[in-house]
Amino acid sequence: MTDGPLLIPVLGDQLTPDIASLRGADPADSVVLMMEVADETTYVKHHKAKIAFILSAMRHHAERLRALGWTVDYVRLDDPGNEGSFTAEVARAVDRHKARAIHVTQAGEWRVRAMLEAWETRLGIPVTLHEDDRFLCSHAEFDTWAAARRQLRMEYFYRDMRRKTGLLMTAEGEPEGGQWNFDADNRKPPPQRDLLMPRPIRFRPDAITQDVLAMVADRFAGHIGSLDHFHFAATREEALRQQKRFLDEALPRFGDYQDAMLTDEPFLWHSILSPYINIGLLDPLDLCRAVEARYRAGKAPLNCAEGFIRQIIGWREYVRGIYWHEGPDYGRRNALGATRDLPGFYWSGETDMRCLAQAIGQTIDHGYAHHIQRLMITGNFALLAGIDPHQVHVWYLEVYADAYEWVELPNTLGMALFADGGLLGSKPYAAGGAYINRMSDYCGRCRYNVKKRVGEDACPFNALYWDFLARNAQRLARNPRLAMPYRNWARMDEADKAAIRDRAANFLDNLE
Ligand code: FAD
Ligand code: DLZ
Ligand code: SF4
Repeated sequence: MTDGPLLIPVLGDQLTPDIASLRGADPADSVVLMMEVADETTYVKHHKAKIAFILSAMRHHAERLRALGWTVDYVRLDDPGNEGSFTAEVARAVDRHKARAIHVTQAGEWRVRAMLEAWETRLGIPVTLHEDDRFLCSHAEFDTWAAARRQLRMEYFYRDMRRKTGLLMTAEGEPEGGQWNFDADNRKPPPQRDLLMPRPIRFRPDAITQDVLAMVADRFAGHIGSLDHFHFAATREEALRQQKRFLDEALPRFGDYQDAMLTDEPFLWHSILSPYINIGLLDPLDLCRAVEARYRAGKAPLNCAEGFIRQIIGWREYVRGIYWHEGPDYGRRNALGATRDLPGFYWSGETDMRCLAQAIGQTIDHGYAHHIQRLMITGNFALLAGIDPHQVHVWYLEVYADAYEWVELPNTLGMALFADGGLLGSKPYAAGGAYINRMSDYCGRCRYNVKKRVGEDACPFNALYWDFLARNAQRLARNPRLAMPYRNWARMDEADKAAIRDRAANFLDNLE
């Protein structure tokens, strides 16, 4: 063993100064290693803005760690000698610094976890893996929770997280307002266009970000997405400013319009905080406490505060639990046997279905779409059309600035595509045009007629919806939550059914 320093690799989504591997380490006896590596930028072809955001945040984080007294060895993507992978760069750094041992926080996905776990054998020095404790629920706790249940449901997990954190609980241990969940109040259709609608802060790129933007434009020209609208925060201070903007301006109506969609309004009352939470610039529990404080101060209604807190301590923790609990093969599930290729318009936004053109167009522009667009527009279409879940998963992982496999995969494969056969959610989120028409203003200006099921001008979502149910009847007809639509399908006369299925087949045959 050498008497060199401890080497502490900090990965791109570990930008938290007191992350487990740094906590307790001695800055005088450690070297922090941060690596921009080609493999991570291309294992899927991430959106240009996603790459720029992550690399810029990494470069700013290195500065922050240096200011805190750490020695940071930072390898840039275009440094000569950069070998392009975490393992090769860690090996070079071990040599460079004659490191005696490695401490690293466990990676956020199976692919990278396998790399970290091979380092000790490969590099011949001791490697300590620290559990990533920036989450409320540890792997062991989730496994224990899951083992005690026949069926996993987010709602019960969420209640346990409320009890555990005390968020929105009364002194008597009851949920605030006498109810755990105010979702029924959170499905308002979109309001009239509102000049006071909040806007996320557009952060002006500083010199570090400008360098990164130029490099990304040059090196990743073939990746999806535009850099023209780049607006992301690059530091914790900036991310905190966006958090405050959300708390002040959007939270009071977050719940009401959580599911609404408006033409050319990508952000509405959403927080646009997921990129910062997932990368480590914001702390999820601090954020939830700040939301609760707004409620207690009378500045946000309960349905908004509860709805927001549920997304973070409920959904976010729950999908992470499922990802690790189900193991590395989860991504290969395809319970509905869907095999169709992802249509080309997912990459260009060029389709005459206005809802899809809007959701995909803003994704290309901003690397962002809100939850209902991801679930009920792009996700719903892929579900109804029977698109191969793996291709859909790769698309979501590439195009969103907040996408990491632990959170993206269960949302895509489980929630949107039902490809895990009902493990994550109790029924497929399948819907026809009527739902989209109720929750958006897209249909009015669409070339298709949302009220029609058949005919060349009929909204494709309608025929696809019924065709989806008919096609999957063997697998889904016994699901009690689908009893009503299956009854309605059974009641339709045979000629109508045949016409609907013809329209769907025709449409799918002509999908490029
Ligand atoms: P808000 O609407 O303001 O919600 C607040 C926060 O709650 C979010 O910032 C996020 O941290 C959390 N949250 C809300 N819903 C979920 C959820 N279902 N799962 C996990 N966290 C949630 N979220 C990601 O962070 N990364 C992804 O890669 C991702 N992929 C998705 C793919 C599909 C098919 C679907 C249906 C959802 C996906 N989500 C993903 C969840 C959700 O759409 C985003 O978290 C949300 O749109 C981020 O925008 P926001 O910060 O404005 O969220
Ligand atoms: C997503 C990403 C990208 C695009 N680039 C890098 C990088 O160059 N260096 C790095 O440390 N991390 C990057 N990341 C994030 C990693 O892929 C992320 O840390 C892993 O997904 C962890 O599981
Ligand atoms: Fe989408 Fe159909 Fe509405 Fe057009 S009519 S916007 S395709 S739901």
